[in-house]
Amino acid sequence: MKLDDITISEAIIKEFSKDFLDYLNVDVAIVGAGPAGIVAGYYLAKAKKKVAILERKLSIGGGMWGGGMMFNKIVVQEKAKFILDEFKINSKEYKKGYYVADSVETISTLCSKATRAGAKFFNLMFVEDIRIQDKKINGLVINWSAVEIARLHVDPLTIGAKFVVDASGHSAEIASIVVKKMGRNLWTKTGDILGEKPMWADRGEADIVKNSKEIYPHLYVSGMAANAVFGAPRMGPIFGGMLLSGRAVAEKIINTDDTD
Ligand code: 48F
Repeated sequence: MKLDDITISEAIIKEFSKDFLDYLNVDVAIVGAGPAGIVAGYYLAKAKKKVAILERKLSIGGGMWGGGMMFNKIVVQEKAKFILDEFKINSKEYKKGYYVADSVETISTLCSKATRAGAKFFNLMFVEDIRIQDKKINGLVINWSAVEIARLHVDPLTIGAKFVVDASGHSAEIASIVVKKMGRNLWTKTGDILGEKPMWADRGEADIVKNSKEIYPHLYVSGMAANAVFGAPRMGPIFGGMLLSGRAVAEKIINTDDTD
């Protein structure tokens, strides 16, 4: 059989467009495909929610690939080890309570399992704005990352979502847009983003799970963004908190959505 270049192009354009149209309205739109966003997407998809994960970069995985300072290993504490096991990610107990895993194996496995559970990744797209109607967030304004990088003046498109998760990492980009456009009305002490605090792994890891929650009607925050919003410490290359945070936020959305 001779291969036809045009058939290859047609297959890509038609199949991508079909997916894109299919995901114009979702149950949950997750901003950021770092470890927290991917894990949230996995559990939501497993619970049969329609999930789109939007990622600005070409690669999925956020800050996990490089482990700590490009030593591509990650540490996961006892409390979160069950998530590594659930995903069947290999790990080794380095010292009592400290498990070490390969960052590349971890990210690729999280990504594969989330995809197979039904979460849909859209990479090379960034979220530039939110949609708010009836006093709650119900969608996102998106554009190609290439448009952002080239600073082209190109209008974006909009997708609808019953719930949005800000899993954008240290910059907490969606929470920042809410403050900028809707004033200091986040569900924090001041209504503003309280700002990430310096390194303290033990505290940061404990705080991140309780900070993973709704911060504005139908907007949830997960991962490092949660600690940035609630003024909690960073924690460096220990990733148990990111995994637990993604799971916690998924559970909260599943429970809320099922009672709607
Ligand atoms: O930064 P990131 O990995 O966030 P995370 O899941 O995990 C944090 C850890 O990697 C590490 C840490 C562990 O102790 O502190 O930093 O909380 O992934 C966030 C992803 O969101 C994307 C960004 O490119 C990254 O891959 N992102 C950020 N803003 C946007 C976005 C946006 N506006 N639109 C689309 N993607």
